[in-house]
Amino acid sequence: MKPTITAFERSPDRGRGLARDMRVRWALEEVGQPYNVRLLSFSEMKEPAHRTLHPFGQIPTYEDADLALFESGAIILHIAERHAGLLPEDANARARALTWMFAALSTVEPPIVERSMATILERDKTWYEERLALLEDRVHVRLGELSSRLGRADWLDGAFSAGDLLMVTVLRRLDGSGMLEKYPNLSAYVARGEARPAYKRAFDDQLAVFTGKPPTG
Ligand code: GTB
Repeated sequence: MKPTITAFERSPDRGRGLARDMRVRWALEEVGQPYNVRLLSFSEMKEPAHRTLHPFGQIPTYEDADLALFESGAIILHIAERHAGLLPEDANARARALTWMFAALSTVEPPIVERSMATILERDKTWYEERLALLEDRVHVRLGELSSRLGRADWLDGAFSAGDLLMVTVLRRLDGSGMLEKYPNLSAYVARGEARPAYKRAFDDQLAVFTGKPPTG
C-alpha cells in the first residue's frame, strides 16, 4: 500500500516548492517509495477530519496503514529509518546525520522563517525596514556559520543524507531574498540538492499541482 501525504491544493508559493510537502515528496523520491497526495484547501486543513491527523491544522501529514504522522521532520525521519538511502549505516555517522536534521529544523530554519513571515505580514508596519534588517542579520549569522562548516565539501557530513535534504529545503526558503548568493558554497550546495533526480521529480510533481499540467519527465 502506498503512503498518502497532504499538500496545499493551491500553494501560496505558486509551485516554487517552498511549502513543506516538498521535503517529504523529495524524501519519498530519494528512497523510491511511491505515494499518493491528498490536496487540501485552507478551510479543509482547519476541519476536524484533518485536525485528527494534524492538531495544528497544517500540511504536510503522512498516513501509512494504521500510522498517521505530522511534522515534516518526524515524517522524514520515519521514511529514512524504514528505507535505505537517507541515513548512513554506521551508528556514529547516522547520529551525526540526525544532528544535521535537528540543526536544519531548530537552528537554521527559525530565523529564516521569521524573516520570511515578516516580509509577508509586517510589510506595512512603520518599523518594518528596521525589523527586517535585524532579522536579516540573524539569518546572516547562521548562513556564515553554516558556510564555514560546509567549506568545500559537497554535503554536510560525508554522503548526502536526510540532514542535507532538510538543510537544502530550509535554505531554499531564502529564494528571491538575495541573501544566499552572498555565500557561494551554500548556493552551490543548494544547487547540488536541486540537481538530484529525486529532487527534480518531487519538484515537478508539486509544480504540476499548481499548473494543472502533468509533469513532463
Ligand atoms: N513544523 C511544521 C512542519 O515542519 O511540518 C510546520 C508545518 C507548516 O508550517 N505548514 C504550513 C501550513 O500548513 C505549510 S508549509 N500552513 C497553513 C496554516 O498554518 O494554516 C509553510 C509554507 C507555506 C507557504 C510558503 N510559501 O508560499 O512560500 C512557504 C512555506
